[in-house]
Amino acid sequence: MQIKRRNFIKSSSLLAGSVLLAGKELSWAKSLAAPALRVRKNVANLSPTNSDLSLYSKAVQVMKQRPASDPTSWHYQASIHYNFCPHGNWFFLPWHRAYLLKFEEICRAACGNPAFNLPYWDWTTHPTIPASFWGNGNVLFDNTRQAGPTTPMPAEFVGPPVIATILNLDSYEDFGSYKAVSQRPPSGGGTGQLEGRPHNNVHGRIGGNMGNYWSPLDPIFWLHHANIDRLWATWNDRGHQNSTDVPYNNYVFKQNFHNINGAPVDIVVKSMMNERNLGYMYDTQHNILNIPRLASTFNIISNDELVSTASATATKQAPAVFSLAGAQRFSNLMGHKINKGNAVTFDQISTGKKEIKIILSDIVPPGKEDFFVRVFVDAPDLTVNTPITDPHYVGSISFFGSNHVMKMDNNMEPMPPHRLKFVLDATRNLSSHFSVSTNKVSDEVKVQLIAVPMNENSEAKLTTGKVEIVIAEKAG
Ligand SMILES: [Cu+2]
Repeated sequence: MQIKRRNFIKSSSLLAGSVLLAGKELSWAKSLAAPALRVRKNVANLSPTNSDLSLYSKAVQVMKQRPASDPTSWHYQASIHYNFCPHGNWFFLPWHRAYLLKFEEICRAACGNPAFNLPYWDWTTHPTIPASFWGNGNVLFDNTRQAGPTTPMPAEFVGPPVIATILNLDSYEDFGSYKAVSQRPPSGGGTGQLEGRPHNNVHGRIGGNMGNYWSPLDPIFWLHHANIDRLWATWNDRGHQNSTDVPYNNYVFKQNFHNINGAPVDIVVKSMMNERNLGYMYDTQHNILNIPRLASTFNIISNDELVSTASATATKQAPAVFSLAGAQRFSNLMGHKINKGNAVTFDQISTGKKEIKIILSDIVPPGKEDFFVRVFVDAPDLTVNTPITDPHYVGSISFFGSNHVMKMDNNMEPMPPHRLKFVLDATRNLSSHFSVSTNKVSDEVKVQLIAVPMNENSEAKLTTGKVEIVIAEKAG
């Protein structure tokens, strides 16, 4: 190979040769300056012996033997999540990144091998919990799980088209959950796509400890969150920008985490924004980059008229139905408010110039989370069995920890669970529904929610107070 390269340079022009050499020198200089990045690996490729997987097992065993009062113990590490974890707001991603980093350091010390890196579980390519996490007496097993060794995480939440859609979101908030002033409610916010779809559903689908705020007691938790973190890193690699909001970036997670000696540490949000600056990356971070990138930012430009604030309850027997303002007004709205004197048609939406989003908000957190909700528009005879291949299907939402009663210490009155908000993309559904070219218009848009139980006994009941259809336009 060396000789071929040399021949190539000789037979090329002098200029081409020197460019090649300069490029090589640059990359050498770079690798000398920066220490090698640690690589978090796909658990599916790890052997049960002599790998990060066996080191993890060793670390879990050691940590489980430590007294619960020791901040580096298994139980204490889980209690950090119970006491501080942010959900349904934009502190979700950086908080969990910091949580994994400090945990990973404690694992390195516990297993006695500084080369250890936390593996991740890619539920998109391997939808069942890895075989190495099963079996009585196995420290990686959690006997509270409701999912079994062959229960797949549903494609509806973790399948390639869902992940592709999420990786193509441009807004940091759509991707990583919405703006809030503090990590725990009442703080504003709302659940974005990555958190609300794969993240929440994997928690709920596994159930048991994984289904509540003590989820880190199940050793699969850490690999689940490493995959969430990997998708964030991938989203950045695809050119999407994290929020530059100053109060957000300067927000400090005060003494939420501990170092390997058990001492509490502060971590500022802005230090969590780039995984390579933190010294690590993922082995397949680049392998999922070939999903075509859809361009640019979307700004919501109008949601006039298309709001329903009537409250409705979705159950497994009957959908919640929200009737929104007529299509004619919708059509006028687009011509009038979006682009005066130069009417925008739905054909333009279908070619990707605009997006239609459905925002579900003022959702009462469900008491039990053993169900999820499918969202449709104008589906005739909608039932719990209507498949997601139905053309009226918009998307699915799932809940995790949403009914967690906030109580930072025993002297505090518990705060009630906050109302939830989800954003779904309905461009495909509504652009064809309203096609100007075929003249198919109806008088109103019905947004329908149907509750889908995960098991027979589920009550599956969700009350939503507000539904909006908004038009979002690409900026720039
Ligand atoms: Cu989680």
